[in-house]
Amino acid sequence: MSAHERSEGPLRASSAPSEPGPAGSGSGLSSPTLAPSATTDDGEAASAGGAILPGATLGVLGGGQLGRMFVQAAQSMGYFTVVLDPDAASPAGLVSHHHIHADYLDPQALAQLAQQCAAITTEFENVPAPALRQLAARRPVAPGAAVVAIAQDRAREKAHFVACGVPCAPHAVVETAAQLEAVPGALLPGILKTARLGYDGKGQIRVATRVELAAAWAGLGGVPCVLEKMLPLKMECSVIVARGADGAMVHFPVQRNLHRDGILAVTEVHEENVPQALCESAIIATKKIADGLRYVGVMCVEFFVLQDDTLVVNEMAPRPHNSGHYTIDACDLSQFDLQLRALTGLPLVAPRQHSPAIMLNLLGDLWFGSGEPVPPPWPDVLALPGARLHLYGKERPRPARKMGHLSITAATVAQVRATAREAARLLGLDAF
Ligand code: AIR
Repeated sequence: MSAHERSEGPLRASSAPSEPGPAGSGSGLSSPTLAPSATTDDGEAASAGGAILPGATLGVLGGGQLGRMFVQAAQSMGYFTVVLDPDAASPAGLVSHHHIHADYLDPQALAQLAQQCAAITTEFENVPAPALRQLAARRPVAPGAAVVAIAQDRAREKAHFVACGVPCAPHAVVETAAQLEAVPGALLPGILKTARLGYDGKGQIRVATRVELAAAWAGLGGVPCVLEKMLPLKMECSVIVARGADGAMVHFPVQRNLHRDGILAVTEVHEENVPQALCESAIIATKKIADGLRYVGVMCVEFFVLQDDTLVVNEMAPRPHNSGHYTIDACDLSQFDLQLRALTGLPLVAPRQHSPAIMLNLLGDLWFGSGEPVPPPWPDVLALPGARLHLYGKERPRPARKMGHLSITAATVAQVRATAREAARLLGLDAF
Protein backbone atom coordinates (compact mmCIF):
# COMPACT_ATOMS: atom_id res chain seq x y z
CA MET A 1 0.00 0.00 0.00
CA SER A 2 1.41 3.40 -0.88
CA ALA A 3 2.02 6.19 1.57
CA HIS A 4 -1.07 8.08 0.49
CA GLU A 5 -3.44 5.18 0.07
CA ARG A 6 -3.46 4.03 3.65
CA SER A 7 -6.92 3.94 5.10
CA GLU A 8 -5.84 4.98 8.58
CA GLY A 9 -6.29 8.72 8.84
CA PRO A 10 -4.70 11.08 11.29
CA LEU A 11 -6.05 10.93 14.81
CA ARG A 12 -8.78 13.31 15.89
CA ALA A 13 -9.43 14.60 19.37
CA SER A 14 -12.31 12.22 19.93
CA SER A 15 -10.43 9.18 18.67
CA ALA A 16 -6.99 9.85 20.09
CA PRO A 17 -5.99 7.08 22.45
CA SER A 18 -5.68 8.31 26.00
CA GLU A 19 -2.46 6.40 26.65
CA PRO A 20 -0.01 8.57 28.55
CA GLY A 21 2.70 9.97 26.28
CA PRO A 22 6.38 9.74 27.01
CA ALA A 23 6.23 13.17 28.64
CA GLY A 24 4.16 11.64 31.40
CA SER A 25 6.40 8.63 31.56
CA GLY A 26 9.67 10.50 31.73
CA SER A 27 11.08 10.19 28.20
CA GLY A 28 11.69 13.89 27.64
CA LEU A 29 9.00 15.54 25.51
CA SER A 30 10.14 19.14 25.55
CA SER A 31 6.76 20.67 24.72
CA PRO A 32 3.91 18.57 26.04
CA THR A 33 0.97 20.68 24.76
CA LEU A 34 -0.39 19.50 21.45
CA ALA A 35 -0.86 22.06 18.71
CA PRO A 36 -4.63 22.67 18.60
CA SER A 37 -5.16 21.48 15.07
CA ALA A 38 -3.08 18.36 15.60
CA THR A 39 -6.07 16.90 17.40
CA THR A 40 -8.96 18.72 15.77
CA ASP A 41 -8.58 19.55 12.09
CA ASP A 42 -6.18 17.16 10.49
CA GLY A 43 -8.57 14.24 10.20
CA GLU A 44 -10.82 16.32 7.96
CA ALA A 45 -7.85 17.88 6.21
CA ALA A 46 -6.44 14.51 5.26
CA SER A 47 -9.70 13.26 3.86
CA ALA A 48 -9.91 16.03 1.25
CA GLY A 49 -8.71 14.40 -1.99
CA GLY A 50 -6.49 11.99 -0.08
CA ALA A 51 -3.89 14.66 0.66
CA ILE A 52 -2.81 15.66 4.14
CA LEU A 53 -3.59 19.36 4.17
CA PRO A 54 -2.11 22.32 6.07
CA GLY A 55 -3.19 22.32 9.68
CA ALA A 56 -2.16 18.68 10.13
CA THR A 57 0.84 17.64 12.21
CA LEU A 58 3.86 16.06 10.51
CA GLY A 59 6.68 14.15 12.15
CA VAL A 60 10.40 13.97 11.44
CA LEU A 61 12.66 11.20 12.64
CA GLY A 62 16.03 12.89 13.13
CA GLY A 63 16.72 16.41 14.29
CA GLY A 64 19.66 17.68 12.20
CA GLN A 65 19.77 20.58 9.77
CA LEU A 66 17.87 18.69 7.08
CA GLY A 67 15.02 18.13 9.51
CA ARG A 68 15.20 21.77 10.55
CA MET A 69 14.77 23.01 6.98
CA PHE A 70 11.89 20.55 6.43
CA VAL A 71 10.21 21.81 9.60
CA GLN A 72 10.63 25.40 8.43
CA ALA A 73 9.10 24.59 5.02
CA ALA A 74 6.21 22.72 6.66
CA GLN A 75 5.53 25.50 9.15
CA SER A 76 5.53 28.13 6.42
CA MET A 77 2.60 26.22 4.87
CA GLY A 78 0.72 26.02 8.15
CA TYR A 79 1.57 22.49 9.27
CA PHE A 80 2.49 21.62 12.83
CA THR A 81 5.60 19.56 13.43
CA VAL A 82 7.02 17.02 15.85
CA VAL A 83 10.71 16.00 15.80
CA LEU A 84 12.08 12.88 17.45
CA ASP A 85 15.81 13.12 18.21
CA PRO A 86 17.99 12.06 21.12
CA ASP A 87 19.74 15.45 21.27
CA ALA A 88 17.89 17.92 23.52
CA ALA A 89 19.31 20.81 21.46
CA SER A 90 18.93 19.30 17.99
CA PRO A 91 18.70 21.89 15.16
CA ALA A 92 15.25 20.68 14.08
CA GLY A 93 13.98 20.14 17.62
CA LEU A 94 14.81 23.76 18.43
CA VAL A 95 12.44 25.11 15.76
CA SER A 96 9.74 22.43 15.82
CA HIS A 97 6.43 22.89 17.67
CA HIS A 98 7.25 19.72 19.60
CA HIS A 99 10.41 17.81 20.25
CA ILE A 100 10.31 14.26 21.54
CA HIS A 101 13.69 13.96 23.13
CA ALA A 102 14.40 10.24 23.06
CA ASP A 103 16.36 7.51 21.34
CA TYR A 104 15.23 6.69 17.78
CA LEU A 105 14.28 3.18 18.85
CA ASP A 106 12.47 4.11 22.09
CA PRO A 107 9.12 2.30 21.61
CA GLN A 108 7.14 4.78 23.71
CA ALA A 109 8.59 7.74 21.87
CA LEU A 110 7.79 6.15 18.51
CA ALA A 111 4.25 5.43 19.67
CA GLN A 112 3.86 9.04 20.69
CA LEU A 113 5.20 10.30 17.36
CA ALA A 114 2.73 8.07 15.53
CA GLN A 115 -0.08 9.24 17.76
CA GLN A 116 0.61 12.92 17.19
CA CYS A 117 1.39 12.92 13.47
CA ALA A 118 -0.61 12.43 10.30
CA ALA A 119 2.53 11.32 8.40
CA ILE A 120 6.23 10.99 9.15
CA THR A 121 9.45 11.54 7.21
CA THR A 122 13.12 11.14 8.01
CA GLU A 123 16.18 13.29 7.44
CA PHE A 124 19.17 11.11 8.21
CA GLU A 125 19.94 7.71 6.74
CA ASN A 126 21.52 6.66 10.01
CA VAL A 127 18.07 6.63 11.64
CA PRO A 128 17.45 2.89 12.18
CA ALA A 129 15.12 1.38 9.58
CA PRO A 130 13.24 -0.62 12.27
CA ALA A 131 12.07 2.70 13.76
CA LEU A 132 10.53 3.64 10.40
CA ARG A 133 8.99 0.17 10.15
CA GLN A 134 7.37 0.54 13.57
CA LEU A 135 5.92 3.94 12.61
CA ALA A 136 4.70 2.65 9.25
CA ALA A 137 2.44 0.19 11.04
CA ARG A 138 0.38 3.18 12.20
CA ARG A 139 1.00 6.08 9.86
CA PRO A 140 2.17 6.87 6.30
CA VAL A 141 5.98 7.06 6.35
CA ALA A 142 8.01 8.36 3.40
CA PRO A 143 10.61 7.35 2.44
CA GLY A 144 9.82 3.83 3.61
CA ALA A 145 11.93 1.60 5.82
CA ALA A 146 12.80 -0.89 3.06
CA VAL A 147 14.25 1.82 0.82
CA VAL A 148 16.12 3.52 3.64
CA ALA A 149 17.60 0.13 4.60
CA ILE A 150 19.02 -0.23 1.07
CA ALA A 151 20.50 3.28 1.11
CA GLN A 152 22.00 2.60 4.56
CA ASP A 153 24.10 -0.23 3.20
CA ARG A 154 26.65 0.57 0.49
CA ALA A 155 26.74 -3.04 -0.69
CA ARG A 156 22.96 -3.20 -1.19
CA GLU A 157 22.94 0.30 -2.67
CA LYS A 158 25.51 -0.70 -5.29
CA ALA A 159 23.58 -3.89 -6.08
CA HIS A 160 20.54 -1.68 -6.76
CA PHE A 161 22.54 0.55 -9.13
CA VAL A 162 23.74 -2.52 -11.01
CA ALA A 163 20.18 -3.89 -11.17
CA CYS A 164 19.03 -0.54 -12.65
CA GLY A 165 21.75 -0.73 -15.31
CA VAL A 166 23.42 2.45 -14.02
CA PRO A 167 27.23 2.12 -14.01
CA CYS A 168 28.99 2.56 -10.65
CA ALA A 169 32.67 2.43 -9.64
CA PRO A 170 34.30 -1.03 -9.75
CA HIS A 171 34.09 -2.32 -6.18
CA ALA A 172 34.25 -5.34 -3.89
CA VAL A 173 32.40 -6.12 -0.68
CA VAL A 174 34.75 -6.79 2.26
CA GLU A 175 32.98 -8.52 5.15
CA THR A 176 35.44 -11.31 5.95
CA ALA A 177 39.20 -11.86 6.02
CA ALA A 178 38.80 -14.20 3.04
CA GLN A 179 37.05 -11.47 1.04
CA LEU A 180 39.84 -9.06 1.97
CA GLU A 181 42.42 -11.53 0.63
CA ALA A 182 40.43 -12.04 -2.55
CA VAL A 183 40.08 -8.34 -3.43
CA PRO A 184 41.29 -7.92 -7.03
CA GLY A 185 44.51 -5.89 -7.29
CA ALA A 186 42.83 -3.79 -10.00
CA LEU A 187 40.73 -2.08 -7.28
CA LEU A 188 43.86 -0.44 -5.84
CA PRO A 189 44.43 2.37 -5.24
CA GLY A 190 40.96 2.62 -3.80
CA ILE A 191 38.79 3.95 -0.98
CA LEU A 192 37.63 1.62 1.76
CA LYS A 193 34.22 2.74 3.04
CA THR A 194 32.19 1.27 5.89
CA ALA A 195 29.05 -0.27 4.44
CA ARG A 196 26.90 1.36 7.10
CA LEU A 197 26.72 4.52 9.21
CA GLY A 198 29.07 6.72 7.21
CA TYR A 199 28.26 10.25 6.07
CA ASP A 200 30.19 13.43 5.26
CA GLY A 201 33.40 11.46 4.64
CA LYS A 202 33.17 9.59 7.94
CA GLY A 203 34.25 5.93 7.82
CA GLN A 204 36.34 6.29 4.65
CA ILE A 205 40.05 5.56 4.23
CA ARG A 206 42.16 5.87 1.08
CA VAL A 207 44.38 2.85 0.45
CA ALA A 208 47.14 2.33 -2.13
CA THR A 209 48.44 -1.15 -1.29
CA ARG A 210 47.20 -4.45 0.17
CA VAL A 211 49.10 -3.70 3.37
CA GLU A 212 47.30 -0.36 3.71
CA LEU A 213 44.01 -2.03 2.88
CA ALA A 214 44.43 -4.62 5.66
CA ALA A 215 45.43 -1.90 8.15
CA ALA A 216 42.47 0.28 7.12
CA TRP A 217 39.98 -2.56 7.53
CA ALA A 218 41.40 -3.36 10.97
CA GLY A 219 41.30 0.38 11.80
CA LEU A 220 37.61 0.46 10.88
CA GLY A 221 37.05 -2.36 13.35
CA GLY A 222 36.71 -5.15 10.77
CA VAL A 223 33.10 -4.08 10.09
CA PRO A 224 31.50 -4.79 6.69
CA CYS A 225 33.03 -2.45 4.11
CA VAL A 226 33.07 -1.77 0.40
CA LEU A 227 36.34 -1.12 -1.41
CA GLU A 228 35.88 1.20 -4.37
CA LYS A 229 38.45 1.74 -7.07
CA MET A 230 39.78 5.30 -7.16
CA LEU A 231 38.71 6.80 -10.48
CA PRO A 232 40.18 9.69 -12.48
CA LEU A 233 37.55 12.35 -11.73
CA LYS A 234 36.92 15.41 -13.83
CA MET A 235 34.07 16.68 -11.67
CA GLU A 236 31.29 15.60 -9.34
CA CYS A 237 27.60 16.35 -9.71
CA SER A 238 24.26 15.39 -8.21
CA VAL A 239 20.60 15.23 -9.12
CA ILE A 240 17.68 15.66 -6.74
CA VAL A 241 14.27 14.22 -7.61
CA ALA A 242 10.95 14.19 -5.80
CA ARG A 243 8.70 11.20 -6.44
CA GLY A 244 5.11 10.83 -5.32
CA ALA A 245 3.24 7.69 -4.30
CA ASP A 246 1.58 7.72 -7.75
CA GLY A 247 4.99 7.58 -9.46
CA ALA A 248 4.96 11.23 -10.58
CA MET A 249 8.48 12.60 -10.55
CA VAL A 250 10.05 16.05 -10.86
CA HIS A 251 13.69 17.06 -10.68
CA PHE A 252 15.96 20.00 -9.96
CA PRO A 253 18.74 21.12 -12.34
CA VAL A 254 22.01 19.18 -12.13
CA GLN A 255 24.26 20.47 -9.35
CA ARG A 256 28.03 20.62 -9.73
CA ASN A 257 29.75 19.82 -6.45
CA LEU A 258 33.23 20.37 -5.07
CA HIS A 259 34.25 18.25 -2.09
CA ARG A 260 37.16 18.86 0.26
CA ASP A 261 38.31 16.10 2.62
CA GLY A 262 35.24 14.06 1.73
CA ILE A 263 32.81 16.84 2.69
CA LEU A 264 30.80 18.97 0.29
CA ALA A 265 32.37 22.44 0.12
CA VAL A 266 30.78 24.24 -2.86
CA THR A 267 27.73 23.63 -5.06
CA GLU A 268 27.27 25.59 -8.28
CA VAL A 269 24.04 25.53 -10.26
CA HIS A 270 23.78 27.46 -13.51
CA GLU A 271 23.77 26.74 -17.21
CA GLU A 272 27.57 26.73 -17.46
CA ASN A 273 28.26 24.16 -14.75
CA VAL A 274 27.80 20.73 -16.39
CA PRO A 275 27.64 19.86 -20.14
CA GLN A 276 24.07 19.30 -21.36
CA ALA A 277 24.54 15.68 -22.50
CA LEU A 278 25.87 14.70 -19.08
CA CYS A 279 22.96 16.45 -17.39
CA GLU A 280 20.48 14.46 -19.44
CA SER A 281 22.21 11.13 -18.64
CA ALA A 282 22.39 11.97 -14.92
CA ILE A 283 18.69 12.86 -14.75
CA ILE A 284 17.67 9.67 -16.60
CA ALA A 285 19.87 7.55 -14.30
CA THR A 286 18.46 9.20 -11.16
CA LYS A 287 14.89 8.60 -12.29
CA LYS A 288 15.68 4.94 -12.99
CA ILE A 289 17.16 4.56 -9.50
CA ALA A 290 14.16 6.20 -7.80
CA ASP A 291 11.60 4.34 -9.94
CA GLY A 292 13.35 1.03 -9.30
CA LEU A 293 12.80 1.56 -5.57
CA ARG A 294 9.23 2.87 -6.00
CA TYR A 295 10.60 5.68 -3.92
CA VAL A 296 8.32 8.22 -2.24
CA GLY A 297 9.96 11.47 -1.14
CA VAL A 298 13.02 13.48 -2.11
CA MET A 299 16.10 11.59 -3.15
CA CYS A 300 19.56 12.73 -4.22
CA VAL A 301 21.93 10.73 -6.40
CA GLU A 302 25.59 11.73 -6.56
CA PHE A 303 27.70 11.08 -9.66
CA PHE A 304 31.33 11.17 -10.74
CA VAL A 305 32.19 12.52 -14.18
CA LEU A 306 35.41 10.79 -15.29
CA GLN A 307 38.22 12.36 -17.31
CA ASP A 308 36.80 10.73 -20.45
CA ASP A 309 33.37 12.30 -19.73
CA THR A 310 31.70 9.06 -18.72
CA LEU A 311 29.21 9.22 -15.89
CA VAL A 312 29.46 6.87 -12.89
CA VAL A 313 26.99 6.81 -10.00
CA ASN A 314 28.56 7.28 -6.56
CA GLU A 315 25.81 7.05 -3.95
CA MET A 316 22.21 7.93 -3.18
CA ALA A 317 20.69 9.72 -0.22
CA PRO A 318 17.09 8.89 0.78
CA ARG A 319 16.37 12.49 1.84
CA PRO A 320 17.03 16.08 0.80
CA HIS A 321 20.70 16.78 0.25
CA ASN A 322 23.31 19.38 1.09
CA SER A 323 23.82 19.99 -2.65
CA GLY A 324 20.17 21.07 -2.83
CA HIS A 325 20.24 23.77 -0.18
CA TYR A 326 20.54 26.46 -2.87
CA THR A 327 16.96 25.57 -3.91
CA ILE A 328 15.62 27.51 -0.91
CA ASP A 329 16.88 30.78 -2.35
CA ALA A 330 17.26 30.13 -6.09
CA CYS A 331 14.11 28.13 -6.98
CA ASP A 332 10.38 28.71 -6.76
CA LEU A 333 10.04 25.44 -4.80
CA SER A 334 12.81 24.13 -2.56
CA GLN A 335 13.80 20.51 -2.03
CA PHE A 336 12.09 20.75 1.38
CA ASP A 337 8.87 22.04 -0.20
CA LEU A 338 8.89 18.99 -2.46
CA GLN A 339 9.67 16.65 0.45
CA LEU A 340 6.57 18.09 2.10
CA ARG A 341 4.44 17.67 -1.02
CA ALA A 342 5.60 14.09 -1.59
CA LEU A 343 4.86 13.19 2.04
CA THR A 344 1.43 14.79 2.13
CA GLY A 345 0.29 13.79 -1.36
CA LEU A 346 0.10 17.36 -2.62
CA PRO A 347 0.94 18.12 -6.29
CA LEU A 348 4.57 17.69 -7.33
CA VAL A 349 5.03 20.68 -9.60
CA ALA A 350 8.32 20.91 -11.51
CA PRO A 351 10.51 23.44 -9.70
CA ARG A 352 11.94 26.40 -11.64
CA GLN A 353 15.34 27.85 -10.83
CA HIS A 354 15.05 31.61 -11.19
CA SER A 355 18.66 32.64 -10.43
CA PRO A 356 22.13 31.22 -10.95
CA ALA A 357 23.29 29.99 -7.55
CA ILE A 358 26.39 29.04 -5.59
CA MET A 359 26.28 27.50 -2.12
CA LEU A 360 29.24 27.59 0.24
CA ASN A 361 29.19 25.18 3.16
CA LEU A 362 30.10 26.67 6.52
CA LEU A 363 31.97 24.06 8.54
CA GLY A 364 32.95 24.39 12.18
CA ASP A 365 36.56 25.02 11.11
CA LEU A 366 35.57 28.61 10.29
CA TRP A 367 35.12 29.31 14.01
CA PHE A 368 38.65 28.23 14.91
CA GLY A 369 41.35 30.70 13.99
CA SER A 370 43.26 30.19 17.19
CA GLY A 371 42.15 29.26 20.68
CA GLU A 372 38.50 29.87 21.64
CA PRO A 373 35.89 29.64 18.87
CA VAL A 374 35.13 33.01 17.26
CA PRO A 375 32.22 33.50 14.82
CA PRO A 376 33.15 34.32 11.21
CA PRO A 377 32.76 37.95 10.04
CA TRP A 378 29.03 37.75 9.28
CA PRO A 379 28.42 41.51 8.80
CA ASP A 380 31.10 41.66 6.07
CA VAL A 381 29.67 38.61 4.32
CA LEU A 382 26.10 39.89 4.63
CA ALA A 383 27.12 43.16 2.99
CA LEU A 384 27.43 41.20 -0.28
CA PRO A 385 24.32 41.56 -2.49
CA GLY A 386 22.61 38.20 -3.06
CA ALA A 387 24.18 36.47 -0.04
CA ARG A 388 21.81 34.71 2.39
CA LEU A 389 23.10 33.12 5.56
CA HIS A 390 21.59 29.90 6.91
CA LEU A 391 22.87 28.74 10.30
CA TYR A 392 21.54 25.56 11.86
CA GLY A 393 21.58 26.55 15.52
CA LYS A 394 24.19 23.93 16.50
CA GLU A 395 25.56 24.78 19.90
CA ARG A 396 29.11 23.58 19.42
CA PRO A 397 31.21 24.31 16.35
CA ARG A 398 33.56 21.41 15.64
CA PRO A 399 36.04 21.04 12.81
CA ALA A 400 34.34 19.35 9.82
CA ARG A 401 30.87 19.83 11.36
CA LYS A 402 28.27 21.45 9.12
CA MET A 403 27.20 24.59 10.99
CA GLY A 404 25.40 26.35 8.15
CA HIS A 405 25.62 27.39 4.53
CA LEU A 406 25.75 30.58 2.53
CA SER A 407 23.54 30.82 -0.58
CA ILE A 408 24.52 33.31 -3.21
CA THR A 409 22.22 34.25 -6.07
CA ALA A 410 22.64 36.89 -8.76
CA ALA A 411 21.24 37.94 -12.11
CA THR A 412 24.16 36.47 -14.09
CA VAL A 413 26.65 33.62 -13.79
CA ALA A 414 29.57 36.09 -13.80
CA GLN A 415 28.01 38.02 -10.91
CA VAL A 416 27.23 34.97 -8.81
CA ARG A 417 30.77 33.70 -9.26
CA ALA A 418 32.32 37.05 -8.37
CA THR A 419 30.19 37.38 -5.22
CA ALA A 420 30.82 33.78 -4.13
CA ARG A 421 34.58 34.23 -4.55
CA GLU A 422 34.49 37.38 -2.50
CA ALA A 423 32.47 35.62 0.20
CA ALA A 424 34.99 32.76 0.26
CA ARG A 425 37.82 35.28 0.60
CA LEU A 426 36.10 37.05 3.49
CA LEU A 427 35.50 33.73 5.23
CA GLY A 428 39.05 32.50 4.65
CA LEU A 429 37.80 29.56 2.53
CA ASP A 430 40.01 28.09 -0.19
CA ALA A 431 39.42 29.54 -3.65
CA PHE A 432 37.37 27.40 -6.07
N1 AIR B 1 23.01 14.78 7.32
C1 AIR B 1 22.42 13.60 7.05
N2 AIR B 1 23.23 12.92 6.22
C2 AIR B 1 24.28 13.66 5.92
C3 AIR B 1 24.16 14.84 6.64
N3 AIR B 1 25.00 15.84 6.64
C4 AIR B 1 22.52 15.83 8.22
C5 AIR B 1 21.25 15.42 8.94
C6 AIR B 1 21.76 14.92 10.26
C7 AIR B 1 22.90 15.89 10.52
O1 AIR B 1 23.51 16.04 9.23
O2 AIR B 1 20.45 16.58 9.08
O3 AIR B 1 20.79 14.93 11.28
C8 AIR B 1 23.93 15.44 11.54
O4 AIR B 1 24.83 16.52 11.71
P1 AIR B 1 25.94 16.53 12.91
O5 AIR B 1 26.62 17.84 12.74
O6 AIR B 1 25.16 16.48 14.19
O7 AIR B 1 26.80 15.35 12.68
